Amino acid sequence: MEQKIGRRKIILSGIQPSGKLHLGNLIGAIRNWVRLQDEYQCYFAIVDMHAITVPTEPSKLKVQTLDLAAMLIACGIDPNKSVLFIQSHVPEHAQLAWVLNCYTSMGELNRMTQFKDKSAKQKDFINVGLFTYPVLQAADILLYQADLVPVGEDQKQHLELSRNIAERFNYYFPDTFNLPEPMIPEVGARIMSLQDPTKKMSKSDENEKSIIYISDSENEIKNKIKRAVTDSGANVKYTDKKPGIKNLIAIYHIATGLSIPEIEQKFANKGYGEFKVAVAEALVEYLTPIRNKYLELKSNQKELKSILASGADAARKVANKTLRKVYKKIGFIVE
Ligand code: ATP
Ligand code: LTN
Repeated sequence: MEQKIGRRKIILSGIQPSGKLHLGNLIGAIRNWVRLQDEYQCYFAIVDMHAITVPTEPSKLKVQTLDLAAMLIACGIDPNKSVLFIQSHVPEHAQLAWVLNCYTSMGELNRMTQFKDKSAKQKDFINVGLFTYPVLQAADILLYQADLVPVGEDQKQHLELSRNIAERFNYYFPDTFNLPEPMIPEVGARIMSLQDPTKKMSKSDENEKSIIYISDSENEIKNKIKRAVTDSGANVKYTDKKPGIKNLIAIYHIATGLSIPEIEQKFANKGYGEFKVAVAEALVEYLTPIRNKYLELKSNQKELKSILASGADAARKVANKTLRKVYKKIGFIVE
């Protein structure tokens, strides 16, 4: 590939504006993105076009998209270091996706487990967008010639497909796309539901008490931690036999930076009640600066939209270059 030598590696990732961010998202995904910003040239897309593959109320989508942008910046995504943008602001995503549709087989898409799971939930109307969702994802990645794509384990299959599509296209038209690699975080950073600590904390959980949203107020955090399900017994011990306490120890570890043995020692002679108060306080301290920054950004929509417009401009420069290259290669008339 051209200009690969000496250039900073490129990262692209996407997140759907499909609900409020929670502690699990922060720990499992966003925190990693923040860490990658100094070493790599990062592109982070808020993928609103992917979000409409499931029924989405327009007014909700609007709010969630801008909220997510504010939240990502509040969590540490720095628009001066990384390119943060809204997918639909960069029309090249839809344009490349169309071309890639013509280089992807029905059979390949039929094998996607996410499609199987999600279409099973939408029995009476399975939209085609849901089926071609992974092709749009491939376009997201290939437009920026990404080297690495930080995603959760569940996205591995989509990443393999993106790579296969790129390889196929490069076979017909050499040197078009860089082949991306997934970057999957080590396990162990999973935050569990506060009400059922055997399940992961998830925004699709109906029980709000099981989720700590990053935007939760001090009182909400304190109440949720206080009511968190714990096991019988009284020792603050990090063990699989006590999933509730294990999860709270993990949360305390993240909020304070103390190691697990240090935490166990600190609370050796204390009961669950006292431990929970400490967890809640530490979490409030950890999340409050993020929440304040988020509220500040949210109250200044003009500033937020201007950050996103600059992000889209920067993204378009790169995306357009790739799209033009593709168009030329396939025989479209490019002026
Ligand atoms: P859903 O309820 O629809 O599954 P979710 O809350 O699990 O949603 P996603 O939008 O699927 O969130 O995930 C966004 C990112 O956050 C992914 O990279 C995912 O791996 C990460 N993530 C989600 N939940 C957790 C969790 N409980 N612990 C750690 N990481 C998580
Ligand atoms: N499908 C991903 C979101 C996503 C994405 C991307 C991730 C859309 N486009 C490009 C990485 C790269 C998900 O549901 N987590």
